[in-house]
Formats: sequence, C-alpha cells, structure tokens
Amino acid sequence: MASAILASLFHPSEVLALVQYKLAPKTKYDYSKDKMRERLYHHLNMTSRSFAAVIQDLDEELKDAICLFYLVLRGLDTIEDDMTIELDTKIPYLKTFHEIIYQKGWTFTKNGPNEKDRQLLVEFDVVIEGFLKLKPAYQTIIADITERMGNGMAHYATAGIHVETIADYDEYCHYVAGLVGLGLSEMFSACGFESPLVAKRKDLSNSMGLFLQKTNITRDYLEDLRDNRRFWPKEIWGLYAEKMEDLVKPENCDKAKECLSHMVWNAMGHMKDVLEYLEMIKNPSCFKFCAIPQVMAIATLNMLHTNYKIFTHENIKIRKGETVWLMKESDNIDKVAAIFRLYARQINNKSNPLDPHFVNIGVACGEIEQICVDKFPGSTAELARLQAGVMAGTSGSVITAAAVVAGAVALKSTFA
Ligand code: D9A
Repeated sequence: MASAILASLFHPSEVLALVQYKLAPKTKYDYSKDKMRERLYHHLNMTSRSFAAVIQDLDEELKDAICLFYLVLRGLDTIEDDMTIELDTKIPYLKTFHEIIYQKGWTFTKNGPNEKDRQLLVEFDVVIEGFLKLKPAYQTIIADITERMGNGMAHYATAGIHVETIADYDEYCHYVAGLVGLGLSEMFSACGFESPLVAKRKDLSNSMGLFLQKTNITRDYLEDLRDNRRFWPKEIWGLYAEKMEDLVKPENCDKAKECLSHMVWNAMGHMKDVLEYLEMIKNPSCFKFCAIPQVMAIATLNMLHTNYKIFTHENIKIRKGETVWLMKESDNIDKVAAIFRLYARQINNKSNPLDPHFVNIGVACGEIEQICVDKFPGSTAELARLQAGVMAGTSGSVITAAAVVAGAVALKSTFA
C-alpha cells in the first residue's frame, strides 16, 4: 500500500482512490453458508485479482453464471497453455471440453506442477457442480462458446499459431477473446437486463474482446517471445524487421518504436465499437463489469505508446492507483467517455511527429473525441473534473490537500 501511494504521489485522485479502496470493508461477501460457492469464489479470487471483485459486484441473477463462465474458460485455457501435455492428449480435451462440463465428478491432474491454475482443474468437480446448478439457458450459452473456442484452440494447437496477416490476427483474437464477448452479450440479453439488441450486435461484442486481447498481445511482446509465442502479425512487424525477434536489438530501436505505434494504432481501431457497445448497456452492474476492463485497456495502451520498455522489460503495468481510480470512476457512459477522451489526448500528446503512424493515431484520437462530444455531451464536464484531479497538485488545490491528508491517514494505518 505504501509503495502504491508513493507511485501515485503526483496523481492526487489516485491517492484518494487507493485510500478509499484500502479503507473499504474487506469481507463484502460471505459465502460461508454455502461450501460450493465458497470454493468457486475462492478459485475466482485466485485466478484474477481485480476482475474477481468486478464479477462479485454483478447482480445476483448473473453473478454465479458469469463466475462459472470465467472459471470454465480458465479451465480450458489451462489445458491449452500447458506445453508439458502431449498434443495427442491435449487435442481431445480441447474438443470435448463443452461435454466435460456436464460430467459430475470430473477432475484433471495431468497439468505440469508449475502450471499456475493447476489447482482449479484438480478441483474442477466443484466448477461442474456449480455449472449444473445454473439455469439451462446459461448452461447452453457457456457450452456453446466453450465448444467453439475449444475447437478453435485445437485447430491452432495442431496447425501452429501462424499470424501472418491482420485478418489472421483478428481471427485468432476472435477465437480466444471475441467469442467471450459474444457469450456475455447473450447472457445479458437472456436474463432480461439488456435488450435483445445486445446479443444481436455480434460485431460490437467481438470488438469488446479484440480490444482487450490486442492490448495484452501488444504489451506481452517480450514475455510471449521468451515462451516462443508470436501473436504480432507479420503483415505489421514485417514492415519494420526481417525477423520478429530483431525488434529487441538495440540497433533497431527506432524501427521497433514504429512497429509498436502500428500495433497501438491497430488496437485503437476497436475503440469506436467499444463505445457503441457500452452505450447499449443499461444495467448499472453490467455496465461497470463491461466498462472497467476497457478503460484499463486504454490506460494500458497509453502506457505502451512510444514506450521502448516493451522490448526490454516484461510485466510492465499501469499503476495500482490508476487501476483503483479507473474502477471507481467507470460507473456511467459520460464518465467512461471522459476517460476515453483523457487517454486519447495523452496518447496524442506523446506521439512523435517523425513516426509513420503519427497522423493515423492522431486521426484515431480525434475520432474518439468527436464521437464523445457528439454522443456523450455530458463527458465534457466529467473530463474537466477528471483533469482537475489527474494533474499534479498546484498550490491551493483542494483535491491535493484532501489526498495528502488521506495519504497520511493511510500511511499511519500501514505502520500501525
Ligand atoms: C472477460 Cl467472462 C475475460 N477476459 C478479460 C476480462 O474481461 C472480459 C475473460 C472471461 C470473461 C470476461 C470481459 C469483461 C466484460 C465484458 C466482456 C469481456 O465482453 C462483453 O470480454 C470481452 O480480459 C479475457 C479475454 C480478453 C480473453 C476475453 C478482464 C480481465 N482483466 C485482468 C486484468 C489483467 O491485468 O489481465 O480479466 C484481470 O483482472 O486479471
């Protein structure tokens, strides 16, 4: 906590968000009366930290269904990811995982000891038990998406992941992320929280997944290269290097940065769809659930843009304070549009006029700004409010003063 506050010292609103987050009651949900749910939410909290909190804030009607959707997909992922499992063993599991989730008592112990979510599959009978208690409508949606994703993964596991063209890149991301967006949209419409139109707009649902996945793929260049995974499309990196791994060579530093802005620009292409999707979402808990990962993605893109560290350091992340601040602020479309505008401006301000994508990125940022001004006029006042808090405190800033006091309280409690 103390180090998170230190990292956010020049961002008073983040300090405030961190303190509020830290002082909030820790045990918000009590699952002790239901041992099965206790196990399920234990696994959820183990696999994803901040996202688990967002799932748990969903309305009761959808909470378990989405928690189980997440855990089923995570189980599938944990089989696909494990390079210690022979292909002949792996492929049948990927192709039949949508049937496995109906088999009471099924567990899986063939993961290597170092696989990080190994325990989830060792106790997968709990996930299956929970899945079988869901309404049949939710079971069908989960099983359908699992079948399509499992077959896609089996295909890539057999043929190898050869992302040559941008169309290949979009297709790969569709299987591993876009399908998740489609499934969630079907759930939102099926439960009646959202209009049937949400499930119908498969293009927009797909973009929700693609924007997240492409941001992660751009960020994880070095980590994926180390594990011999290549997701950046050759149609892009081929413009800047002979081999993808040449981008890390210090002598190619300028080309690497150009390639990075090409990847950032490509991901930004989904932002219009994301805004249009979020505009449709009316249920407040669904809205936050959908919006938070997207604002974190744009904050991450901002951190990646013109950042050569992508090629030299693994695990570069946005500040904890920034995450907590974004989670707090993303509760309606005007505020989310303001966050998009804020980061679009920051991205634009960092752009290098000598970069070949300087104009493309500028246009993309301008389009975001224009859409928000036209469709979400309330975002202008929100943006002014956000900017007052984002900037390092000038003398007399009420926000800074409040944040410093709050920060002192937090530090005291850390050392108490
Ligand atoms: C999501 Cl059920 C994901 N993925 C995410 C998380 O958000 C999406 C996996 C399973 C589910 C949902 C998500 C959330 C809300 C609406 C969505 C949606 O569509 C309408 O999916 C598109 O990343 C994984 C895929 C991108 C492959 C789909 C957000 C998440 N965040 C991480 C943050 C991090 O640092 O990785 O998982 C986390 O908190 O661990």
